[in-house]
Amino acid sequence: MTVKAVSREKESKPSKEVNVDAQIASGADSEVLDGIRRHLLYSLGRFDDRSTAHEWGKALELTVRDQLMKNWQKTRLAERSYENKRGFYLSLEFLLGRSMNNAILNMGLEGPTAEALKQLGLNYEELEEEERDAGLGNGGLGRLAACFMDSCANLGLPVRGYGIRYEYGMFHQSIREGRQVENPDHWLMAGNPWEIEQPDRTCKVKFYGRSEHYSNDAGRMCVRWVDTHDVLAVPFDMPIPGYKNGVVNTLRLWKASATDEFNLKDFNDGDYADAVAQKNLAEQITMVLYPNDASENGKELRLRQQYFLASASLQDVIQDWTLKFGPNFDRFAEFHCFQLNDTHPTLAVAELMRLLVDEQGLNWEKAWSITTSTMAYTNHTLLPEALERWSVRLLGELLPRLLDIIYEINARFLVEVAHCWPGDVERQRRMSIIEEGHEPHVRMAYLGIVGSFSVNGVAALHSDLLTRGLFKDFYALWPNKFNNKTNGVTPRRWLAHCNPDLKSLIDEKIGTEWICELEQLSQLKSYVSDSAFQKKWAAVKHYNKQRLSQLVQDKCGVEFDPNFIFDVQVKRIHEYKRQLLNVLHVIHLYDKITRGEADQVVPRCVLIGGKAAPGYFLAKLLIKLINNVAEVINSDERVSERLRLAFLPNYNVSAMEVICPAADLSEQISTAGKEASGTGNMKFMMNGALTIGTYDGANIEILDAVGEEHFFLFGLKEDEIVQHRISHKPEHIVESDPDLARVMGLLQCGHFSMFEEGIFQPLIDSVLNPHDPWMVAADFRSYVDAQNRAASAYKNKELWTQSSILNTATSGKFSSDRTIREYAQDIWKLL
Ligand code: 26Q
Repeated sequence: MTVKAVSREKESKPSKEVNVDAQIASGADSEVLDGIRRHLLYSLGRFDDRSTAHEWGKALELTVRDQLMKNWQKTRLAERSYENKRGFYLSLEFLLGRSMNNAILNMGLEGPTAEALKQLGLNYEELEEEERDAGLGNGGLGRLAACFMDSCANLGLPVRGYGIRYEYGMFHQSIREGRQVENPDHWLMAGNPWEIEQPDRTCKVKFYGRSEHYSNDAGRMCVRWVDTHDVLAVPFDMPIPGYKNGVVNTLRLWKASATDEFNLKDFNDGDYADAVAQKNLAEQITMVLYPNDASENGKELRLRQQYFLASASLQDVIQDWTLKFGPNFDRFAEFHCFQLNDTHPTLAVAELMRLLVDEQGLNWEKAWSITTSTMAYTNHTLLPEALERWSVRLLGELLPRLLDIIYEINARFLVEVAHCWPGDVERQRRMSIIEEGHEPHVRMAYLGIVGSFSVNGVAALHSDLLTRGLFKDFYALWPNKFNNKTNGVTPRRWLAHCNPDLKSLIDEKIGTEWICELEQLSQLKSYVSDSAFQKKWAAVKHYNKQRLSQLVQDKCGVEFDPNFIFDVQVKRIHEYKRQLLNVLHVIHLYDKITRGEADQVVPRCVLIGGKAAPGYFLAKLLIKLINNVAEVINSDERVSERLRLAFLPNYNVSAMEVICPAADLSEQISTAGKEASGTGNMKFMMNGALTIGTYDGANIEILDAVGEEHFFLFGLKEDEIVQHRISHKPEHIVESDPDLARVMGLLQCGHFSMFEEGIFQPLIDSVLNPHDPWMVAADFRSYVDAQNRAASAYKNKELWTQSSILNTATSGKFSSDRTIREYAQDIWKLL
């Protein structure tokens, strides 16, 4: 056996009882053991006893998957009966992370798995590490989709996810000489036991060609889309198990494949190379995830991905319907609801119209009524530059029939606007789905709003700002369409799984129901002052900090001392998220220590992680700055006994599972009004971190829940920012704040860029720019003050632990179960 047991005895781990679900476990021990042995031989063809950790891991995955199959079958067969309405979550991203752990937890197989591995002399954590993350998303929006799938299964809701099976997920980030280097993530290379191909459900998606008018057998004028280049969409299903409830829902991911027809034609014409080139072109569609989390406008391949998902998914749903009810769509809307995860799949509005009108022969009015009573759109951004627009020229070329339909939708919509505001031409221009100009564009958000019966934002402030700002005109027209659904995260992955020791401690006090009813965590409030409980709580945190220190040591070569406060900011690198403000504070602490005020600095480890879009210059430069500052701080002994800084490379879902249980302080410091919600903030809170944050996104709701004494609030509020912008004078702010002046001075004089003169000038300029949209200088003082409050609070361990417990105790609202119940009740009408 080549698997070595990892020794963890050195670590001061609090005692922990393995919680075996007796009912499920009976007989399962030997089933797991037998399964592993069977798969090693029959599925993996290992004939000797020299299997690697990877092979043992695969065998375990297949064994766990076997355990899901019966429930998956049962859930699937139940869906076919059309006894209940069903929901469909359409998303270009599902950031799943690893599946095995989640399946083991949700199936109650921890006990049997531990027992089987013990008998085999294997170390679970080592096998777990062998599974690649499914990185099919950029960040918040993609991870939200994954949490939502988990909650739907947990609540037993008949909801299916539809997405894209990218061959390459989010790129792998490494750091070379302080800079981000991107490498492709070929996550499927070693096979994916969590997917099952369903070739019989393959469908065809059309591209290019033209619209052709013809009269049908009944003499009615119709349109068809002809001379198209077709691409096959092949579904791969992934199981989404509910928590110990016998439900396994489906996430269906589409892979693009070339049709045999045109290959064959070119081949017969003698042009083999062209045939293969065509094949590649088709298969390119699902090759790679676009790694920008703000829209990269105008890329044709991205448009092809979007339409590919929308069309294949709707065809799939319609196929099921017509198999049962033939061409009668009278009751279709009663049984279906499509949730659009941002504008990315919003072509679904036009595509459903096309399928119903052109292919199923419905008239426009009937089809429109079905579309607008089944589509619902979620917005995830307030940044105007991130709103998707597609040029009419590109759409007309790639999807000519869809463009016709969008024009028709718009024409009818503008009649409605004109009816409401007679003569208000300016308003018609503003609200038009088509943005006129030198190069006309389709405004995807407007298509989403016009085609949906529900439009929601993802936190109270965000939804409010949408109706008062970006979508004001639409709100005036249809106030009832707009609603808020504050985000949430799944407590299975983000507490029960990632923080097993805290789970045990919570279980001990309040039982296990909180896992599915997170509001029950409020019972922990009665233990806030219980000093024995506080000690155990602090011990768990300390152990988790040791674990994170190990990761930081391994990945960054930086030593983190678990006795320091762990101050963490992990998220995509973006100007609006203001990692720069964080670095300015770190430099300020460095400056304080080196100027002899070390005893005023509470020892602190600062961890920053996240990926920058490959074309985002300033974001990438910021990574370089963080690494350079880290280098200076960590190698200066005077400083490093009080301050450490590390940039964790390749931040992803699995990394967060180690990070969030270990954080003391959660950095949520976006410019007010810019972060739609945030969801990392919720994971940290659930795991007992205190937040230092602005009045933005879901921070506000976190603050409301936990109370301001347990939250370090700072910075200008959204309306104040609007006011301040007008007369923002960063130079004045720097001059009149000696701390900031010294920080800027250190940057300017090249202290962190010794042999790289001037490289950080663009970042310096961004702070000093009177038009700095992110208002970094304006919030510096207030941020430093909040950091000082946090640092002195941390000195009182007992009070800090109480606040930590209170954060967890009041995090119940931020379960995605709550969010999904609201979607299911208010929008999908499933409950
Ligand atoms: C669009 C077009 C072309 C290429 C890429 C994109 C693209 C891809 C991903 C645009 C945006 C995204 C992702 C956005 C995102 O993650 N938004 C976050 O959503 C979270 C869940 O609601 C919120 O909590 C965050 O506040 C929000 O930033």
